[in-house]
Formats: sequence, structure tokens, C-alpha cells
Amino acid sequence: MNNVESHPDLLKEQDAEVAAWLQREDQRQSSTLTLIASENHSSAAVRETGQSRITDKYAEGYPSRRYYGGCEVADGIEELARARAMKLFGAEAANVQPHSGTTANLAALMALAGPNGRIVGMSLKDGGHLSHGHPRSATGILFEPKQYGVNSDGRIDLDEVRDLVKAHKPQVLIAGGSAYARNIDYQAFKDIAKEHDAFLLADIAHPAGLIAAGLVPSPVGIADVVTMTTHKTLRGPRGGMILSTKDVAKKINSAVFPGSQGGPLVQQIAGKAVAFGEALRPEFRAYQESVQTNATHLADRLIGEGLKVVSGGTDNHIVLVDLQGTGMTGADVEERALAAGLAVNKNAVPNDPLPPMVTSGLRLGTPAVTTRGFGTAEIDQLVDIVVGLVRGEDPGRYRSIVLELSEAHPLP
Ligand code: DSN
Repeated sequence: MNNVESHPDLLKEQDAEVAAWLQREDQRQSSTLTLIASENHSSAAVRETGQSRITDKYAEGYPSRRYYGGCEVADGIEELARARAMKLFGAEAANVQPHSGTTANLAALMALAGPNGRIVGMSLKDGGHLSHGHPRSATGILFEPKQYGVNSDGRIDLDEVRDLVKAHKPQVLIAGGSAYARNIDYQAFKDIAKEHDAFLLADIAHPAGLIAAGLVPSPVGIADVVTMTTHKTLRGPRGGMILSTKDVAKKINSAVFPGSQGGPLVQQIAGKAVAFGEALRPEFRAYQESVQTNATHLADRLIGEGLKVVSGGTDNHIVLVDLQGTGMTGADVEERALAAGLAVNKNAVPNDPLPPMVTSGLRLGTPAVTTRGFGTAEIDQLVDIVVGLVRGEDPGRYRSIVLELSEAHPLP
């Protein structure tokens, strides 16, 4: 039995300050709505794993090959998580130890590119991710990166990818992004990589849940390595994971441990196992269908209201709004939305003239509100609020609507 079950007020009695902060976060999440595309609300079962005594256990190594005694439970948990992950995605191998998506990418690049290796990935400003070779990320410092972007239609420029790979001769080509709303042609990426003897790494941190549900194309079976986080559309605990072919699995494992991490967070791995179990149930597909339907509806409605959406819509859970011409920056709308009770994030749009802490864009996403039971009718209400905020309406006039919606759709 864990402490919370046996003594629910333990933390409050022992450390009122920390308890108050955590209570405040409960209240914040309950009374606001999250439209941040990378966030979600995990199930109570997933969250319960974080309180387990397994958090106290060192388990450096891999199941049956640990550097500590007493790892039989950690072994069982990790094997279960790996088996469920491989079943869910149809993968040949899985490493469930990465603490995050960034550490998963770092380990995968260490395994495939080696020290000072050359990599090609999408630039952050065009919708990629820091860990795809940004100059201030370890992946841009330890490797030699070149970055591709998107065309004027907001879609990946495959000709640029081909030319860059030809010129830079990377060991690893990366496909995937953190603000890219369109499906990725993984086979086209694989063909380019293969032609130049490069590995293909697909980072599916954002659409992992949609991919698991079979609603957007999967790179598994095409890419050599697939990295992801487990807490976005996948709705698991905060963490990372690497899927791979059997051929490279050994290299991946040693790049995770001992290459870039020490002891795995077994309580998080237990949470991943629970989340993968949830994702293997039929209701998960229904949830992901709603995530996608809500995002399409959100994009269509915003466009109908005269806002510009990068690439003209979405194939997944992300809607990237280009605010140029509205008189508002991304930072302006983020702050105004927060005052109304909506958590959103400012985001660069392609060719953004503004710096990253300001930006000309707003990235919206539907996973968290869909977990709370939102359908297209509630999305319509959110559209009215977002459009009003962009047009300069007083955020205060929307606060009660957001509170009502929040109360009617409690957290899981
Ligand atoms: N946190 C990720 C996201 O918001 O997409 C990027 O690291």
C-alpha cells in the first residue's frame, strides 16, 4: 500500500508548503483548459504508478542484466512495458528507459551517428524540435547538423531534404517535428536516406497516440529508429521511448545505458506500461478519432473566422495559427488566453520575423480537452474565445465561460 492510500494528508502534515503548491496545480488544471498541443491529462492509474515504492529502486542495466540486486520487480515491469510497446506499434524492439524525448533523440543519434557525426533534421523555426540539431541543443553541439524547412505552403520541402542529404552526407536523417500539423511521407524520407547510406530516425513524439491508433501513417517498419515521448497524444506518464529494428537495438540500448543515462526511473516505466495497456484498448482509438476530428474542426472554424492556419489545416492534433496581420504576437495572445483561463503556447511560424519569446504564431492542440470529453460543440465555444482574444476583446469576459466548461468536463 502506498503512503497516499494509507494516509492521504501525510504530505500536508509533513510539508505544508509543497502540499500547497501541488494543490494549487490541481486547482489550476481543474479550472483552466489546456490547448497546449504537447500536453494531456494522464489517467489516475498512470499517475498512481508515480507514487510506488519502486521509485526508491536502482536498476541500472536491463532486465536480467542489472548492476544491483533486488531488481526482479523492476525486470518484470520493464519487460511488460517493452512487450506492450512492441505490440502497440508493431515494432521489433523497444527501449522504455529514456527519461524524455530529448534524451531518446540524443541516445539514438549517439548510436547511429557516433561522435561528431553528421545529422540532418527539420529546423525548430519551421516546426522541428530543439533535439533535431538546434545549435543550442547537445544534438547541435555534439553532432554536425544541417537543417531543412518547409515550403511556402507550410509543408516539408522534400527537394531541400534531398539536396541537403546529398551535400552533407549525414549518418542520420531525422523526420518529425513539434509544430508540424501534416502527415509525413516516411517512405520518401527513407528513400532519400537509403540512397545516401544514412539511417532514418523518425521522431513521433507528437502524433504517437494517433499513430498507435492507426489514424495517421506510421514510420514503424520504415525508419530504422523511432523516438517519442509518452505523455503527449499517447497520454502516458512524462517520459521517452525508442523503438527500433532488431539490427540496431543493441546499439540503441548501450547508447541509452550507459551511454547517456544512469538508473532508469522504474516508476515512470510502470506508468508507461499502464498507458500502453490503455492504448491497446478499443476506447483509445475512439479517443484519438475525437482528437483528430476536434483538431480538424478547430482549424476549419478558425480559417472560417478569417485567421490564417499554417499549411491551411491539420492532419493530426496540432493547429498552428499565423497571427501576422492581426496586430497581435504569439506572446500577446498567450498572455490574454491565460487571463481567460486557456493555456496555449506562442510558437514560431515559418519565416517568423519575431524572436522565440515573442513569435508570430500560436500553437493549439486538442489532446487535453478531448481527454476531458470535448466534442466539436465545445470546440466551437473555444473558437469564439480564441478569435475574440485575437481581435482584442477583454479576456475577463471569457473567464466564466471557461470555468463553466472546465467544471462540466472534470479532469480524469
Ligand atoms: N515540449 C515539446 C513540445 O511542446 O512540443 C517540445 O520539447
